[in-house]
Amino acid sequence: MEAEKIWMDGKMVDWNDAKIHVLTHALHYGSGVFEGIRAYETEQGAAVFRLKDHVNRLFDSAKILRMDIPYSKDEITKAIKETVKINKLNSCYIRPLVYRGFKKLGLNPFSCPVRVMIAAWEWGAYLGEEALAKGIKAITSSWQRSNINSTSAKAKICGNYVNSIFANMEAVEADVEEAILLDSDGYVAEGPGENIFWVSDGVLYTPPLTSVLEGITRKTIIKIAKDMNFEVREEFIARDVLYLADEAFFAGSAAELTPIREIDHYTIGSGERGPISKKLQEKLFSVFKGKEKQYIDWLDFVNKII
Ligand code: PPE
Repeated sequence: MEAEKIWMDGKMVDWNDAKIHVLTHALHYGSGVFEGIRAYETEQGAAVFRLKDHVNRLFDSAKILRMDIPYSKDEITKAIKETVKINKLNSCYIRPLVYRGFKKLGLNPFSCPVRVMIAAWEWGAYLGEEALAKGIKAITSSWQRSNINSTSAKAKICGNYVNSIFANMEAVEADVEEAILLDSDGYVAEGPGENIFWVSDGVLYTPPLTSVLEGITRKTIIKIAKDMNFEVREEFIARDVLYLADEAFFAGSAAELTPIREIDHYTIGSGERGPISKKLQEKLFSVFKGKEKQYIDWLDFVNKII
């Protein structure tokens, strides 16, 4: 994973020169917010998927952490596209980060400058190429998702991800690909970096937006599933509902749509990518690649605008 340039506080700098001070506030306390975005190769070159939604969420996250981003939404949008373009990337992952820089340590963040960086690089399938076709194994984490009054699930805050790292390490050390976190009431919440869906009797389900991130992939899947005439419901469930589901999958910008074939040693459905997961996955990839006219407005073509 390496590209040529990183956008840092308004300038393009060489990948190896994108450095910060070790007393950067965010490094010590997690006081930053970020986005994870993908660009896909289309017939008209690279296109960033739902860029507007990602930029809006970045600004919302910053608002929740009381950081004023020293650039407009238009400037950040343009900088994201420039970063993809300058690195000559066709399909890539894009990581904008807004963070408290170095001025002084101590929890009070207000005197530390708000800094911004945008990096982009080639990033293949998040949980492995095979995972998309065959599905992965997951475990329920013994760590629970942070309580809604412990942090903001709506904001993509750097510090929130320590909770995710605990869950992911537990999964990796249990020799499965990913974890599922329950919320503080014991209901199924989401993956460390993905929303979760399941299918029972032909109906698509996902947990409501309380302790989970309002994923842009989640929103996309709900929309395309409804347009394909599937019924979609948001429900709080206990983990055993997943064990008996016909299908389950993770959804996220990095994870895209990754089927789950086993949870806590229970085989989900037939133990492979289910038929509805496959249909939605195919549609989703077709949308990403600009092959669905109906959803073309979700794509921002890198070459067109700048
Ligand atoms: N929940 C969490 C906790 C989460 O981090 C993500 C994205 C999602 C749901 C799905 O959201 P969306 O990408 O808008 O559909 N996780 C990002 C970071 C993953 C990482 O390993 O880093 C991502 O997918 O880019």
